[in-house]
Amino acid sequence: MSTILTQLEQAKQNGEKKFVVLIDPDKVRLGNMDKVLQLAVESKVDYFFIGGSLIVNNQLDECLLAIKERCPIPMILFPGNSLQLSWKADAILFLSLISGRNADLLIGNHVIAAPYLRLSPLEILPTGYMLIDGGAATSVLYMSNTRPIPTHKDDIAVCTAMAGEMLGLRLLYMDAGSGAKTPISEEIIESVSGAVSVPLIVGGGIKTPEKAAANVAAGADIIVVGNAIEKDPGLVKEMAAAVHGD
Ligand code: 1GP
Repeated sequence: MSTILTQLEQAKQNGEKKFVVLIDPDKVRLGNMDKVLQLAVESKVDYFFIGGSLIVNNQLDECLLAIKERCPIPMILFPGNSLQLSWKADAILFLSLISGRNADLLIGNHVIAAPYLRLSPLEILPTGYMLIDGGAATSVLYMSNTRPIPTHKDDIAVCTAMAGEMLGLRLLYMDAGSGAKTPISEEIIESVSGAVSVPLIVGGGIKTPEKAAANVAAGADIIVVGNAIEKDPGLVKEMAAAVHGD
């Protein structure tokens, strides 16, 4: 069976785009999950990212189990910190926050998590995580204690992405943060995607299928949407179709 990383690399080679729905275990009501999961399966959502900047309830394991029981879409942990780990997911974005200069988020938390992850069955996805200014004080900015890359500084984003790739990171994730006012511009996506060859994930503040389609046209390989689908689960179908080019 191919790994998720191989699937993403092959999809990029073949020009196939992937659509990810972000599920925040704090926000889902487990009782209401059936509808969202059914829509996700029907719409051919490729993966779920599971995580949030804070998880204040104790629902991570419960949330993963509930999804696994109901649908076959692979679940990838998108941890806000090293407490958000679980063996019940399929893989984990092993995120290094390369746009910031917070040593704990570049390597410190990874050292703490490494022995746990080595024992776990999770597939590890080494990911360079780049925060781009989205015009709002998002949770991730406050929690990470870092400054995002200014939105018009394409050159900084490009050099950061190139350095991440040279360090051996296998995926790059440009994020304007959940609930960003302004999603990442097509210009910066185009500049970064032209400079690296690893799959490029883009998310944060994407509210319309048109913006999702514009991002993939600009070179994003994987689109992540959370908030907009939490608010209107029916949007999942149009978003997935826009990303997949259906
Ligand atoms: C956040 O990229 C994700 O890390 C998704 O953001 O919730 O704004 O869609 P939204």
